[in-house]
Parts: sequence; C-alpha cells; structure tokens
Amino acid sequence: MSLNYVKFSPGFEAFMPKEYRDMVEHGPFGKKTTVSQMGSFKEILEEHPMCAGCAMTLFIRLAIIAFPNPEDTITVGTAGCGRLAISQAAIPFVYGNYGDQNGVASGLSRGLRIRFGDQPKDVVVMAGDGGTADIGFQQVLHSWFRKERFTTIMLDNEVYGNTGGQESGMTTRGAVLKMAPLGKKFEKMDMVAMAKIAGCAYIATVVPNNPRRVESCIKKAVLIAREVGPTYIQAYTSCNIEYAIPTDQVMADAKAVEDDRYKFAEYVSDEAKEYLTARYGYKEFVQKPAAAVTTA
Ligand SMILES: Cc1ncc(C[n+]2csc(CCOP(=O)(O)OP(=O)(O)O)c2C)c(N)n1
Ligand code: SF4
Repeated sequence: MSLNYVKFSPGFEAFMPKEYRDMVEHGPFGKKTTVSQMGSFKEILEEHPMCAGCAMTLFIRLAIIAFPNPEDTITVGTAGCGRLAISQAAIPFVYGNYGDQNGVASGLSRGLRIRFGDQPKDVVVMAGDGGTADIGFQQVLHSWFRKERFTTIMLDNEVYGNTGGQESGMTTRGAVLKMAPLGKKFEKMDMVAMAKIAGCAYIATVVPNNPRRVESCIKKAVLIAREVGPTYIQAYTSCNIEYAIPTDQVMADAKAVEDDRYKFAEYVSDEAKEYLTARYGYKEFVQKPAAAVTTA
C-alpha cells in the first residue's frame, strides 16, 4: 500500500483495462480530492451490489472520498451489508469472521507501524451496528480501552439488514421488525457514551445527507487515530428495505431522524485538538483572544 501500487509497471500501461488507466490518471490517489468535486474524478468506489437507494452506500462512498491518504489506507470489515460495497473499492479491504474486525484492525495497525515506522498507514474499520455493538462488542471495547490507533465507523442502520431484519443492540426501543414482531423491549445502546468512557480521542455522530460534514468528521477521525488514539464515528445509515422507507424518501428520513434523535455531535479530546492544530493546521480549535475589557 503506497502510491506505487497503483502506478503502472513499466511497459504495461497499454495493456491495462480502461478502468484501471482511468483510476491512475483521474483517480484521487496522491491528490487532494473533496466531496464537493464529486463527479469530476474517478472514485475509488463506483459500483456496488447493495439495494437501490441504500443510505449506507452513500455514506460509505462519502467516507472513502474523505480518506486523507487513500493510497495509504486499508479498510477492515465484517459480515453485513456494508462489506458488499467496501469490498468493491479500489483500496485493500480485510474481511474477517463476523465481529472480529476490531481485533483484526488492532493487529494490522500495530504491524503496519512496525513495518512502516512514521509513514502514515491508516486503518479504518467499517462495520454494521450488529457487528460493532453486538457480535464484535468485546473486541471493539477492548481496542478502545487499549488505545489502539485506528478509526472505527459504525454503519448504524438499526437492524441486521443483511440477514433479513433481526433487532440489534442499536435498534430503538419499540421498533417492530420482521424478526422482532413484538417490538424491541430494550433501549438503544449508548455506544457514544461507551466510546467516551473507553477513552476515544474523537467521537462523532453523523447522517449522510450532509456530505461536507461527513467528510470533515472522517478526516479528523483518521488523522487523530494516526498518533493520538482510537476514534469512533457512528453514522445513521438507514435500511430502506427493513424499515420500508421509499427510496425517494431516504434522504428526507435521514434529515428527520437527525433533527429528532440523531443530532450531529462531535467530541474532540484536548490532546487531539492540539494535535490537529499543530500538525495539520486546523484553525477551529484555536482559542479566540478574550475581548478587551473597556472601562469607562
Ligand atoms: C459468526 C457469524 N454469525 C452469523 C452470521 C450471519 N450474519 C451475516 S450478516 C449478519 C447481520 C449483520 O448485521 P449488521 O452487523 O447490523 O450489518 P447490516 O447487514 O445491517 O449492515 C449476520 C447475523 C455470520 N456471517 N457469521
Ligand atoms: S438490506 Fe438495507 S442496509 Fe442492506 S443493502 Fe439493502 S437497504 Fe442497504
């Protein structure tokens, strides 16, 4: 994983498929591309087999565009809908057993640091709410408590979408699903609070209908995870199939849910604020000088 792995081997350029040549010439590798330029460059993720209108796919697409160094990034995933799209992207993807993504990412991130030293090699976990809060819960929490330096993104569609509609720990209380016909009896798990207790250096809740905000959160999370500590993003990525959301209403639903119970929130530790400011020139955390007090 480096800029070199996308380049043509000498003499092979003419024989590579057009898609590959397009990726080398018009892709985002080694450049600074942003979500506001979507449509003007070849994206790392272009095709996927997920349901039409799936908000999770849009979020994954935005997240991948936002990776600060896509040529130096490895994604880690697990069973669930998201991996169907992530595995189609033109960057390395590691797929383990259901729920072991944060254990795999811990080893991978440590190994990459030993192998590449100070060169940034970013590890980003993207997994469903079932994979993160239920089956993978133990490994997620332990990776955070152990301060493993990578980003965990929960694709929170509040259901087991890939297996036809079982409730997850992230389903809201009372929600009726195909395989929870009496309605969920327990509250939605507060993973944000757990991330805070476990010491994540950056935590954000987002919905996909604000691409620039998604981009900003992903960039900060990945950069902070390089040196400061674990980072966590929880994204509402509705399942239009299991929640019967008409495809043309998916973004309106995301907005309504954001306004109601999935408000944008961001926590940045003091150390992470200092690091983003000093290392990457972020201005938003610089203390404004107190207004001069005028005396009569
Ligand atoms: C060990 C193991 N148990 C169960 C499964 C079956 N399985 C595949 S995906 C999935 C649920 C995925 O739900 P979630 O993580 O919320 O992701 P979503 O599909 O909703 O995106 C289950 C139970 C499996 N693949 N491996
Ligand atoms: S089942 Fe739901 S989460 Fe899975 S691809 Fe379809 S709409 Fe998306």
